[in-house]
Amino acid sequence: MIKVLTYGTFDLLHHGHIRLLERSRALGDHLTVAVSTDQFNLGKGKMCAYTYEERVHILRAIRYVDNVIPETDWEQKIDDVKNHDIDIFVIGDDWEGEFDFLKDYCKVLYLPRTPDISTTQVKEMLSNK
Ligand code: C2G
Repeated sequence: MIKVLTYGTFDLLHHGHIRLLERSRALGDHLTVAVSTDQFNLGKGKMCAYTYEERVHILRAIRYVDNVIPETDWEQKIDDVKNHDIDIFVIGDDWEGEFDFLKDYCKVLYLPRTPDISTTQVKEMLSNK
């Protein structure tokens, strides 16, 4: 069984997120998503529209997602890869190179982001209505 792992906030879920999850899942047989907690997001300078619990609930409903775990700090990735027997770490290429240290533990892939969509754009679109 090829196990895949990715991380993210996934606030105001949009098709860019779904395409990332779809492509990630297609790399193997099982996809774990580590969802940034509200506390961790503060560190990323992100104020989410949806709470951590709501974002977890939404992700669990997605056919491409097999497991959801919390992302609470930047230092957990190596342990997550080991503890969940991960074969492939994947994330959007806005993070290109940032997680190459994981190559000692698993395959590392950066997938092209979906153009012209982001949570920030969705928020701006809604606030301009
Ligand atoms: N994404 C994408 N295309 C977009 C928007 C997002 O492919 N138009 C991808 C991102 O590259 C990321 C995932 O969707 O792989 C989730 O995006 P965010 O919720 O913005 O996650 P981020 O804040 O990048 O968190 O430790 C890593 C961080 O937690 C990643």
